[in-house]
Amino acid sequence: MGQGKFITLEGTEGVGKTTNLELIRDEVAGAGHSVVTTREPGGTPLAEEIRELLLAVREEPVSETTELLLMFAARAQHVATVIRPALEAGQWVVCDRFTDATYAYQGGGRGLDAEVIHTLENIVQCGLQPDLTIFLDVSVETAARRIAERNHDRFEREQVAFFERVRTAYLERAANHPRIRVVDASVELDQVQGNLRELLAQFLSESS
Ligand code: Z5A
Repeated sequence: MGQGKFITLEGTEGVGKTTNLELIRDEVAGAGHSVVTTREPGGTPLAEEIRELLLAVREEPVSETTELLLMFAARAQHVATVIRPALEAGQWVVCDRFTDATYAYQGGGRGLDAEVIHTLENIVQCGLQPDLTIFLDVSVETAARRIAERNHDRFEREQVAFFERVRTAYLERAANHPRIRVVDASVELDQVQGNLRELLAQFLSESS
């Protein structure tokens, strides 16, 4: 059996990743593939515990380096015990966020050095990269309106300027990495999902 494909979903907060993950899973499964859906930070019991540490609102300030290392600690566990075994077994993996989020949030948002992120990426992933990344793009104001009613976690409490830097970092990465496809997620959900189906149909036919 051949290696499965690795699809990741990215965006700033509240762009509709969770809403659209199911559609992506159904399209891939409908083409006859066995699919694993997962998320970062998280995706294994240990990595989910690290997620709780990362998202908790706390009085103690979290150093940017601590945040970065915790992201990669969770990822190391997730890659080793979920993502790589599934891909090697021929399953397709659809993951809500992956390392592009680290370049966008810890790199763009927090201002950490991309070279440091790249070094950790090499250690943890040993060359593993998504085959397709879908970046759902919405203005920071629209996304914030969509999640206004929720209790906000430690990241969601950041200021607009932080999310603008994150979005810019994503768009710059998309311009430099052809695997990252930008989808306008500011339009009606039906339209977003129509565009996602089209994109996935093309990817599935290229992958068969
Ligand atoms: N993080 C990081 O810093 N570094 C890393 O390396 C990684 C992550 C991997 C948790 O991620 C935090 O971790 C994240 C970045 C950081 N923090 N932030 N911000 P997360 O993915 O769990 O958190 P999130 O981005 O906040 O996800 P979310 O809140 O679940 O948002 P979403 O999944 O993108 O949106 P949604 O829940 O699907 O949709 C939001 C609402 O909009 C909902 O009511 C929908 O019904 C509605 N919606 C969706 N689409 C539409 C359209 N088209 N029109 C109108 N309304 C819509």
